[in-house]
Amino acid sequence: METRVDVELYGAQTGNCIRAAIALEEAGVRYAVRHVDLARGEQRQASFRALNPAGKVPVLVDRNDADAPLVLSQSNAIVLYAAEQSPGSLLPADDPAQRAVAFERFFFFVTDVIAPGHAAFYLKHKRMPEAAAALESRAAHRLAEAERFLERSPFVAGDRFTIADIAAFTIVNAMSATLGEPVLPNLARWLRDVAARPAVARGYRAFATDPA
Ligand SMILES: N[C@@H](CCC(=O)N[C@@H](CS)C(=O)NCC(=O)O)C(=O)O
Repeated sequence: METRVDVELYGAQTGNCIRAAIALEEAGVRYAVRHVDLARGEQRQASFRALNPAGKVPVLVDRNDADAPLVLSQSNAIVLYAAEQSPGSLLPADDPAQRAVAFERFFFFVTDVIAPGHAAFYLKHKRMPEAAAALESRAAHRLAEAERFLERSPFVAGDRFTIADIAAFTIVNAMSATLGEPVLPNLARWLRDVAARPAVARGYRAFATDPA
């Protein structure tokens, strides 16, 4: 008999969705993938808007409490949800200082790198190449600052893998062509190590439609 999965992740093969899937994988949350075809506009259909009126992926649905299912949008809220499902797995539970640094680095990547990176993508799409290039360059400069996080640590917030590494992974991976290994050797080494984690590899492929 098939076991029921109470958590579903709606999404597509995009950085935001992959980040959410990696967090669920790393926290050991069992979930079912629900593909949303963005090219066909499924995110704008009424059935999907009933989950997220903004018409955006990812969306997580947790039916563990049958009376009050949790419907969560925002990839980074899903990352924090995953961390809470498995205390200690993605945020140090026993060291308040390390935990605070994990939050600091998490928000560094979310607000200082991912946000301008996404805004640049939007401006490119709107055919505003100069404005897009300015934001891309800002995101790249901020990202280069992360090189120092890795000078003496294997992970971006210290000696443990945390939510900060998950926030960093998708954007560093997307920008890796412009990073340049000799210029940012620590980030290049970290990217290889994180990509090799089995849970990260599974999350990365969660929405891939072609076989691995
Ligand atoms: N801040 C949101 C952004 C969500 C978002 O922009 N999702 C994109 C895919 S990465 C989307 O659904 N695009 C489809 C559309 O806008 O029609 C998050 O982190 O989840």
